[in-house]
Amino acid sequence: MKIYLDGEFVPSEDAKVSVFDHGLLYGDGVFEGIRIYHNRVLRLGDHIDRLYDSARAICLAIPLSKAGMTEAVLETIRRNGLSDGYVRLVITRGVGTLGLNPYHCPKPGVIIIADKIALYPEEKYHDGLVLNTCATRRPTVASLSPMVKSLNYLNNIMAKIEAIQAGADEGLMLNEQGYVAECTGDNIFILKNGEVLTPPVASGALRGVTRSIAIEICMTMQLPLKEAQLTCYDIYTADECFLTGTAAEIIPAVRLDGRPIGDGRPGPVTAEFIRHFREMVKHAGTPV
Ligand code: PXG
Repeated sequence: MKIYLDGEFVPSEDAKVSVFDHGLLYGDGVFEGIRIYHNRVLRLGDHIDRLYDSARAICLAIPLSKAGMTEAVLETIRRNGLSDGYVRLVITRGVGTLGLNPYHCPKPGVIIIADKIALYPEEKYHDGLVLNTCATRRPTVASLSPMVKSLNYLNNIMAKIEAIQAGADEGLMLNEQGYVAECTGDNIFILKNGEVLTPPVASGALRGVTRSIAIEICMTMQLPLKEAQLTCYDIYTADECFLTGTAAEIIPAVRLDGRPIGDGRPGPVTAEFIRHFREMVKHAGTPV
């Protein structure tokens, strides 16, 4: 495997970063996770845009133009001969002194890994995920904006630990006010009386690329979509529920906090979303 590391392609054994990189010392940096389907990169432009927005928000100047970064991603995929897989793009603050000051880190690190991806097992797409509401809340915009896809995922990791310890597949995260934000690495949608509902990003969600695709599928299916503040009650009483994310794609959720959602089985409308998504990825995306 060849890793893109600061402008060079190096074997994975040699792809190492310094112990003085602030990405390691402080989680100071940003990342993206991107999918390759059938020799095409899904929504590459959207992922690159979000990466640069995340970086701007934390005053991190990526040492490549968007066009240069796009080409670097495509070249990494080519060198690894992947027709289907996953790209992890990581920008670190770079090597600096011990101390928070990012202005002592002159050169950001750029890492691109292209690899196979381990999915949820196929049965989860048929049987659905079990969710548990986490005590760990999403940070408010007054601390760190949830829009920044930063290298500091401890908040989500704490929530994931809670979910696993509760015997669930995924954790539902609320914001400080108690409204539903998202899951630990996926956005959430529900269906109720023929309408599709999802929390606005202002509720503390990441503006997911797969979330945007699900919204487009609503239009294709001529289903009314509302971005609305949701509570656990809305999910307990929904007809159907599904999650969206680059890794998970579109996946049904069938229980929350021990309560079956709908009849506790993946719903027919969710199945249609999955069908549309799988059809779309056969043709869409930037050719490698
Ligand atoms: N919410 C959060 C907090 C995320 O990190 C999503 C939603 C879904 O967004 P996209 O754009 O992927 O539809 C994410 C992103 C991984 C991994 O290893 C993926 C994410 C987060 C952390 C790890 O694949 N997903």
